[in-house]
Amino acid sequence: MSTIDPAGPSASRVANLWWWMLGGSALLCTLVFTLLLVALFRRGVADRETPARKRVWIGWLGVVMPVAVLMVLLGFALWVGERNLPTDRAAQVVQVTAYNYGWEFCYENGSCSEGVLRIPARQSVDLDITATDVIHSLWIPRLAGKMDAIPGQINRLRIQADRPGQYEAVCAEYCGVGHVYHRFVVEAYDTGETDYAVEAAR
Ligand SMILES: [Cu+2]
Repeated sequence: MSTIDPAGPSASRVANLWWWMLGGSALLCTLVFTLLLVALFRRGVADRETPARKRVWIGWLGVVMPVAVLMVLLGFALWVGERNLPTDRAAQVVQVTAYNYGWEFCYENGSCSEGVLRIPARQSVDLDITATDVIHSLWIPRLAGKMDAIPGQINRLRIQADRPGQYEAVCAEYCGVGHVYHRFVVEAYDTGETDYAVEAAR
């Protein structure tokens, strides 16, 4: 159930964002601790700086750099979020209903399943998610980010599995004493079509 072991395009974009944020924060931490060590062990350096030069240091490292880094991260996160929105028609739409403590999935052909969501591999699937009692949250870590399941409202989440297989899913919003057991499994079945881009990437 690792978000950094993605198995679909949506989860891959989220995982990429996570790696960039990890890299950026590691870089900033290194910089901050280096400056801290300089300040602690070479106090004379700071004393020799003129007030004007100190203002330049504070301006660039204290204001400009954090604002620039946050703007880049914000822009990247918005771009990732935008690309994860289901703007076109998916190959299939599944109606998902969450309740204490189960999940029901109803497909376009009229059939329904409980506890197991069956989807074709390598095809986009939109989940129209709602709930009957309290607020839940649908989370399939290897396929996509979380989406709230709210009574009286339908929230759409686009998922896609790059390969056939089983993907664990959990409720990510505390919904009662049985919350810990509020899980399901996604079964991505092989449709017989081969996605050569995916095969080549293996
Ligand atoms: Cu729940």
